[in-house]
Amino acid sequence: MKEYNVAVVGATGEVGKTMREILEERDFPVKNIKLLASERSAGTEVEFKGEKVIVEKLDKNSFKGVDIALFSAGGAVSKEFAPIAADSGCVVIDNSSAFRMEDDIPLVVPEVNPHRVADYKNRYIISNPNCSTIQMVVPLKPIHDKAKIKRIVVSTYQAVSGSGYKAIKELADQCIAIFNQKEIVKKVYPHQIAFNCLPHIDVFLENGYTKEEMKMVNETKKIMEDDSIQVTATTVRVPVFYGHSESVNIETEKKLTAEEVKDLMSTAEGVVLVDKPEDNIYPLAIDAAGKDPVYVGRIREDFSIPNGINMWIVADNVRKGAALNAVQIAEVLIKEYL
Ligand code: L14
Repeated sequence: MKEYNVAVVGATGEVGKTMREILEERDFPVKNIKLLASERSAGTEVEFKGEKVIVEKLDKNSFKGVDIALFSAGGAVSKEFAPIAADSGCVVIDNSSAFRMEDDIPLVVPEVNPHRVADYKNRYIISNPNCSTIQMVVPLKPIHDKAKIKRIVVSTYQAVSGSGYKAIKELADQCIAIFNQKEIVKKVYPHQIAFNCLPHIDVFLENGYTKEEMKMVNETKKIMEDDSIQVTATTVRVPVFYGHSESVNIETEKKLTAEEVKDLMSTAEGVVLVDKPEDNIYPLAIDAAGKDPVYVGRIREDFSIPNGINMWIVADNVRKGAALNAVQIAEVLIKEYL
């Protein structure tokens, strides 16, 4: 079997660390792994497949001989270094929002639009979508194929791990401070996140929405390859460590009963149906954490409109929302094209 030289950019971050683990778990055919990070983390020793690897400082010569580079070091690093990596013939799978909406850059969720990986040839960059969008489109795609989704109304309940390790620590530290009747410290979020909900993820835009909300609107249309789907979103940060939850309301052209949607979900790729409310069984962030599937439950008809469905969608934001989806894209790439 062919093996590939793989680089992970942002290798010591929450997503980068998970990318390393998922490459190991899925036995991705890695010939040589190169772990890249900022000066601050360079020199750190980590284990990969039982061997010690030293994290190197990212620079413009880092990509010589690399076949695939998984980037997760933020938009600024991607903007600067993804084109450099691509120029040296390496295919970049970029987890940032830097290139997602560019027309000639594919935006891929392997369960939904794997054929788009072919467009890596345009610029040697493939974008990994936003975490909240990925977990929403995986279960919605089979519904769209069957009944055509006209409109989506989504509210998210997003874990702090989306903002990285410093936010995980901020939530933990605030909880400890509160239990000890001490002052809380706020650095990552503008307000207390412990025991609170913040209707604010990423920056506010002119139209009153946040950038995270508009990512859900625009990326959904691009991944589903249908600009006619109307999407509106409210994205909320909640005091959860791992796992985003979403309340999703859809309106379809053709009528689907709740039973029909449950049937679709029970065979949908990458989806696990968890829906026995009579036994208090429904998807939970704490159960999704550390797991690969997108969990769906609370499926019921929206009686306020003729063709409406409500559902609750939960997935590990760092895995399916980021690292796992990126590695799955790499798997399609090597299977079909490299
Ligand atoms: O990938 O939760 O566009 O703060 C940026 C915001 C990922 C989540 C992206 C967060 C997101 C992140």
